[in-house]
Amino acid sequence: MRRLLIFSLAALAVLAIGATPAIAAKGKKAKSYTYEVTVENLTATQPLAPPLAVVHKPGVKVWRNGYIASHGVAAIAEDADNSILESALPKLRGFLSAETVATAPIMPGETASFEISTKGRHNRLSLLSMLVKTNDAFSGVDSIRLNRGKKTRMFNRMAYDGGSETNDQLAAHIPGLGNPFMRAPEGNIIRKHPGIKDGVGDLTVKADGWTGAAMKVTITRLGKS
Ligand SMILES: [Ca+2]
Repeated sequence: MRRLLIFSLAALAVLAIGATPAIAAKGKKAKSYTYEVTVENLTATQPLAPPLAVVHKPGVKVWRNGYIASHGVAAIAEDADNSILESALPKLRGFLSAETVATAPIMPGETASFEISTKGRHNRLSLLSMLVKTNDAFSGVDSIRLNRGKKTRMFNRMAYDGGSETNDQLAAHIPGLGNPFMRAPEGNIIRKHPGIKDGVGDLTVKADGWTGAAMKVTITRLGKS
């Protein structure tokens, strides 16, 4: 697979983190909090791939609406391939963890729950999951601040177009229809996904479409140490 357009948000992240002030006061142990996160599939048609959950500092980004997807983000959006970011992000300053948090796709109407932990200023959650019967649609959250209060919070999230693969809707380019790592490239930014269209390729609104939010993310604090 060849990607034509690679933009390293991670590289920017390193620059950004270099500009942030020093961390905690000397001698203070960074507090760690544990959270339960539940991802619900709000679509009627699209399995959500096992999500990648990343815990990081506020000065770095995994992905961002309106920006170009990094190579690793495009791999998730196009092929549900979490392995690049899972391997690379923990090697960068500002990132605490990057883990695939489900063992199977989350089917329409289903949920998957998992735990994450923060540490000191590593208190942001970013998450991505592909809508697998699309060219490069994904949903997720970008740098949610994990609340240190006990109130449960919920976020409804739309589907985004990864901007790296043309929405030709051809089964030959869609991993959820048996064809991973096949694509027609597109040079665009991450943006709101236009949705599935009838009369294009092999997908239909009835079998593969969605309206409104694609994912609900619920976050509850469990404890601290
Ligand atoms: Ca696209």
